[in-house]
Amino acid sequence: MTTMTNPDVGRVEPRTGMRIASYLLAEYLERLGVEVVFGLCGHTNIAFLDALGKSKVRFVSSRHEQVAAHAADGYARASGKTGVLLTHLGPGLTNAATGVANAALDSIPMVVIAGDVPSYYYGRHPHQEVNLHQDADQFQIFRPFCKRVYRVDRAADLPRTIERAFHLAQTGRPGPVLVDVPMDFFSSDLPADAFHQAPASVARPALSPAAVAQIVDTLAGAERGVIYAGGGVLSSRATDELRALAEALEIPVAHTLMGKGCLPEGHPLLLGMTGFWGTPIANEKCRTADVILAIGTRLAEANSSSWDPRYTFAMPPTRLVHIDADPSEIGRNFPTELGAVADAKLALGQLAVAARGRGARRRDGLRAEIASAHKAFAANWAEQWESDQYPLRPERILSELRKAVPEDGFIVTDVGWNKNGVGQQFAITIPGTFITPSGLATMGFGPAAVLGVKLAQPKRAAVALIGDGGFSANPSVVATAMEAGLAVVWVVMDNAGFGTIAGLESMHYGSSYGCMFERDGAPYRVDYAAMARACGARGVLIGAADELHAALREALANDTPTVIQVPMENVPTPTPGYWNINDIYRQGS
Ligand SMILES: Cc1ncc(C[n+]2csc(CCOP(=O)(O)OP(=O)(O)O)c2C)c(N)n1
Repeated sequence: MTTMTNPDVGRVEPRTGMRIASYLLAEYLERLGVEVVFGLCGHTNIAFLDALGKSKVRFVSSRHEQVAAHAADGYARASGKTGVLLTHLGPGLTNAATGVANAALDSIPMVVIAGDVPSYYYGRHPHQEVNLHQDADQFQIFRPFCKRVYRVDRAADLPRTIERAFHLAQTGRPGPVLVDVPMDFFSSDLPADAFHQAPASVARPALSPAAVAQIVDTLAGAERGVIYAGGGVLSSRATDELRALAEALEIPVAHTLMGKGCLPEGHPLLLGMTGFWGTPIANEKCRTADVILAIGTRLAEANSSSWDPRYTFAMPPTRLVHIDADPSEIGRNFPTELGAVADAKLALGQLAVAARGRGARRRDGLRAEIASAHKAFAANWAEQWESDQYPLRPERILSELRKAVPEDGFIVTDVGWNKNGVGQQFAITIPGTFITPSGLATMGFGPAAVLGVKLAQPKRAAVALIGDGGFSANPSVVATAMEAGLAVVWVVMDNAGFGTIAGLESMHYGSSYGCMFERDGAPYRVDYAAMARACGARGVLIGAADELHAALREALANDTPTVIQVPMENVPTPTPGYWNINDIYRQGS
């Protein structure tokens, strides 16, 4: 094994064979294939920054750790690799918490390296230490949303802790792992070969032959079977296998928000998204199914219409077969006839092979029924897709985006109309091109995650479709994109408020108090396009509906990041499903 890639740094001390840990760590990341570390500096991590600066690993510096965490998350989703985040201690780590938790709830692999106080000051309560209950206690803050939190207590433990972190982040159900490093350990001497152990490659679990036979029998014998695909199908790159299984048995496919893209839009067996913001045909076919094979999903609340049997899933009488990477997801919300712990790609591949040539019950008219249901639902907004009104209808923004962005371009959403509308109405044909925060549904994800997406796939378009609330949560992304040379496009759907919540409040309480952007009782609008120009980026304020198409085309053709601000009417996304919160609100005097 070579111990050095750069002759100028971290020289092996000839007498002792020792080198400084931070340089060894940077070289280890190189060997693991880490291309980029996202983060923000502080006095606790500059020793490692110096090493990164002298390595082949790129460091992308952000202005806020939440931005860096979302960017690492977006990078992981678009590259299929583990995202890597570097933070300072105390406020640096706490700022990152939201982004790391967002990754955790969407099962995104991430390694977080945080600087901490010098180890020899434990007990003395040094600068910026979190210590109200225990010395150097900041790592505990990440416990509820990390697969594991490590505080390194001896410099010699750093190599194997980092190796464990990469191993754990990727194996089983992926997620973030924290390695909390007292700053003196970055500068300590370690044997030149200390980082010798690479994470093991792990064979992923497949279905047993008996489970394959049972599941295929059940599906082939079903009268009204449905395959229900979650984000796990996309993250395991299993869409070809899913399609093969669905076509072999002529079974329709519904999906979760994160499962969107599991079959290309227009596939005759594709029912669409389920749940509150889903499509009527997907909810109906799931609710009336005799058998559902759910795979790579945790059957979460929004997608399941709060598990109310009147809307999306009625299990029983529907029989549920559930395949997931995480055994704890099986059987939580619905009685399950058969649960299986397996990788989605392997499992769907096995099922597709076993199903081929098996034939299924005749499903005359199924494809025609699906096509006409899609047509009927889309008729509800067909007019809005063409609408010339100003401020624009949100549907018109979607239609211009679909025309302008190449099929393999990425649409990264935030929360609000953008996420719900894209999930329900926007055609995705290439798997993985729709990136969205589902589990934590973090406002502020989209503007930042798109940075990591573009970095992972520089040749492909990367557009963040976000509300003005989401954009103004993290506007420093523009400066970061400029510094990092990332030609991303942010389309800001500007309704001068937290529109989705304003709509909810006015529906139940007749007012949107606290949800709209106002000054002296009048709508308060920010010139986001001018903000972008102040950063040296391009900023375009749309003045009429027919300006949007050209603005998008120009932005996508340009090397400079662009903010396109689109004044938009605040209207709700259609809700064919159900969300129990609407039964909770009570108005008093
Ligand atoms: C960090 C965070 N805070 C609050 C919320 C609750 N929330 C969900 S949607 C939403 C409004 C988002 O506003 P905007 O980005 O302008 O999009 P719009 O709803 O107007 O389409 C809020 C505040 C959240 N999801 N995340």
